[in-house]
Amino acid sequence: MTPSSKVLKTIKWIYSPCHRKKKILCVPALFFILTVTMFISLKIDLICPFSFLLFPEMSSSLVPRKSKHFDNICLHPYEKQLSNERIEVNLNVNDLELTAFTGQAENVAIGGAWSPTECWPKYHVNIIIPYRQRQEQLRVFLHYFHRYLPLQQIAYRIIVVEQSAEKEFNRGKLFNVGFVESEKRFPSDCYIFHDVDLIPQSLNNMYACTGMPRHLSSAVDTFNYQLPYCGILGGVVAMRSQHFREVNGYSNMFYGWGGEDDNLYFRVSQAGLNVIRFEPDVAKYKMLRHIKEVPNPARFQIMEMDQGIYSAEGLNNLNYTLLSYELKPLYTRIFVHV
Ligand code: NGS
Repeated sequence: MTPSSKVLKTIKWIYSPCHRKKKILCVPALFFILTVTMFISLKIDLICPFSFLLFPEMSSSLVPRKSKHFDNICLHPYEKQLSNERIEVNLNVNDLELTAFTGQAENVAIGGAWSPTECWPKYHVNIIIPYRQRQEQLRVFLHYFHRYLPLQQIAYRIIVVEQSAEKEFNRGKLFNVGFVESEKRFPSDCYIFHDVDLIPQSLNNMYACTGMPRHLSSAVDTFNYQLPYCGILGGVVAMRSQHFREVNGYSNMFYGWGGEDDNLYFRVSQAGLNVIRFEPDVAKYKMLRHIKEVPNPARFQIMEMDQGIYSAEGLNNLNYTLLSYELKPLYTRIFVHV
């Protein structure tokens, strides 16, 4: 049988259910073929079927900061020319190593801010990290990020918001505090809300804001580099400050583990915004090891309650006591009672 007659035979076989006698099978068979073709060609995945609509081109979706600068703008190597380069992660950075590194982290200003000196950076971002008693992870994080971010030629500042010992950890509220305090002291059009235990593995994952809120850490190693569910918005999220205000920030009510990130997804959808994600190969993260926190048993009730009151609960009713504000060599520290 020649190759062309083979193809003809296959086409005949595909359309065979449409033969007069088997007409009843025609519609489902064609529907099946169409669905399979769509899944393959549009890369539709089963967990998040409509995500293909929200997979933007990285270079066209990033939003540069407002400026009158037109010349000598920094080139952003990973927007157009994708890289396969890796930075090795040193998983056991000790205090001595970090102190030595502080001397080498070129141009990192006190408070953990960095900006390219040779050109004007198109993107500026404040990175907020909620924190308590994860010293080993913070060392690894700082050691890695002050090498990773300068390669993207962006201007950034790392802000660690540490919660005092009294109450259960409140991740959402610490993000809100980080946002409010940063806006007072060093405002930015773009914020990245970042867990301390997540390390990006691809240099192509630009630390800048997109037109819509972006879930940066959508492919984490502990989830086999797959999205566990469509509405997940934990780990690392980039949002324009105007959008963060529009959604009224995070809820302040989630003390203990779980729920505040799912609630943020709800807030984003209610504001008519979409969550976008880059390709899994770009959005790869490594999670640093830690003991799993005990989930807050009341989180589902809080989620339900907050859905009725979210516009009056968040950034606009935030209260906290600022215990100290410090410019450390590699980060800005905000110590707070919430
Ligand atoms: C969900 C939690 C989220 C959490 C996500 C992933 O079940 O807060 O797991 O967690 N939602 C609720 O509990 C309602 S992870 O495995 O990354 O620690 O972010």
